[in-house]
Amino acid sequence: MGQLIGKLMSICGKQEHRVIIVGLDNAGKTSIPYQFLKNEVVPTCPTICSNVEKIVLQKTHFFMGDIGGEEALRSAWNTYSSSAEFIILVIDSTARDRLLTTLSELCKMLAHEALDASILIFANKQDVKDSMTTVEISQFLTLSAMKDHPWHMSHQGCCALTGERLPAGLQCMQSWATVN
Ligand SMILES: Nc1nc2c(ncn2[C@@H]2O[C@H](COP(=O)(O)OP(=O)(O)OP(=O)(O)O)[C@@H](O)[C@H]2O)c(=O)[nH]1
Ligand SMILES: [Mg+2]
Repeated sequence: MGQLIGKLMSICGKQEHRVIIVGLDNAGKTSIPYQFLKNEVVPTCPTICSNVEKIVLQKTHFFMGDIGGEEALRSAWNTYSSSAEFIILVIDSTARDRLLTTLSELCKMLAHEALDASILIFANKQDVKDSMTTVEISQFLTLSAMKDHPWHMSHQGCCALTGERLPAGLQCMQSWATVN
């Protein structure tokens, strides 16, 4: 459904795409769109509902909705992700003990029939010493078994504080948007 809406919009000359940003609380979800918009660190506080920002890359407009990651808010992932063309899953690479929870939430989301989105995974907080590598994260989440949705995770991960390697993720979404 999400991709169909995207196609209809592009036929009408509009390159507008709905993106939903999910991930556990404190992963860095809110920091990422602010980096895209302002190229700087913006102080954040836990998101209690959702924020929407418009990010423009050349002629492609991404409407990015970021949902708070607290446990009580995670049920909203399915509601929002079923109408999204792209999902950005943000992982706190320092939170080894929370990776199982991320896996469980990811599985719930993937099991949802209405999900028709490509998935971009940001292994965030790579600036922190001893953070998990992208290989560890990818293996734990069994990403290679995710066959029903196009997905991408940069091998180097990213840092929302400096913006490092975030543009490559945005370009990946733009290439998906162009293909679709
Ligand atoms: N060291 C480091 N800290 C980061 C990075 N990205 C975000 N943070 C910090 O992590 C904390 C949480 O960031 P948020 O963007 O608010 O996290 P969130 O995922 O939106 O959290 P919720 O809204 O509670 O779900 C903030 O103090 C950020 O400054 C990063 O790449 N490296
Ligand atoms: Mg937030």
